[in-house]
Amino acid sequence: MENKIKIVFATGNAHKLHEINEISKGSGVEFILPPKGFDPEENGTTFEQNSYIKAKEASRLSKMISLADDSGLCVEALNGEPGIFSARYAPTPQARIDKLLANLAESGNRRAKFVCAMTLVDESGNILTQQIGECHGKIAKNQSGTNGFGYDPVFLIDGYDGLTLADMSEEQKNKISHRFNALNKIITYIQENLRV
Ligand code: ITT
Repeated sequence: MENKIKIVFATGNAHKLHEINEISKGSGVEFILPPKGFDPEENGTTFEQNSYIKAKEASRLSKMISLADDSGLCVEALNGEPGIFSARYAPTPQARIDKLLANLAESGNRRAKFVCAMTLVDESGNILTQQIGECHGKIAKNQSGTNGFGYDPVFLIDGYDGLTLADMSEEQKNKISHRFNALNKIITYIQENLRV
C-alpha cells in the first residue's frame, strides 16, 4: 500500500481540488480540503500574494503543510483584467463570461493567458516554495464546450486547433493547463524535499 503524504489544499473551489488530485495521481501526494472555518480575505495585489494568504490561513487552521492556488485570466486588450479579480468579475460564471465577451466585442486583439500561482507552506506558515504556471491562447468570439469550469468555454489554447478548454476532455486540459504547469514544479519540490 502506497504511503501518501497528505497536504491541505487551501481552497473553497471544488473544481480546483478535483483537478489537482487528478494531476497529482501516482505522485505519492494526496490533497485534502482545509478545516471548517477556512475563509481568508484575499486582499493581496498579486496572484502570488493571494496564494500565500490562503496557504498561510490553511496551515494556521490545520497545523499541516498546505498548498494554495491563486489563479485567473489575464486579457491583453483589457490591460490584464480580470486578473486577480477573475472570480469576482461578475456575480455568476455565465455573467463573467458574458461580461468578458462584451468588453472584447470591439477589440481586434483577443490574446490572453491563464496564470496560476501556487504557494506551499510548512505547518507554521513559512513559505517552502512558490511556483507559477501559465498557459497562453486567445478569447473565442462565442463560448463552446461543457467541461472544466470558469472561463474554460471561451479560452482557445494555442496549438489546439480552435478547441476551447471546455471542449477538451478533463485529461487533455490537465496535461497542458496553467494549474498543471505550476503543480508539476510543486510535486517535484515535495518529492525532492519532503520524502514522499
Ligand atoms: P479559492 O480562492 O477558494 O481557491 P476561487 O475560485 O475564488 O477559489 P481564485 O480566487 O484563485 O479562486 O480565482 C480563480 C478564478 O479564475 C476562478 O474562479 C475562475 O473564474 C478563473 N480560473 C482559474 N483557473 C481556471 C481554469 O482552469 N479554468 C477556467 N477558469 C479559471
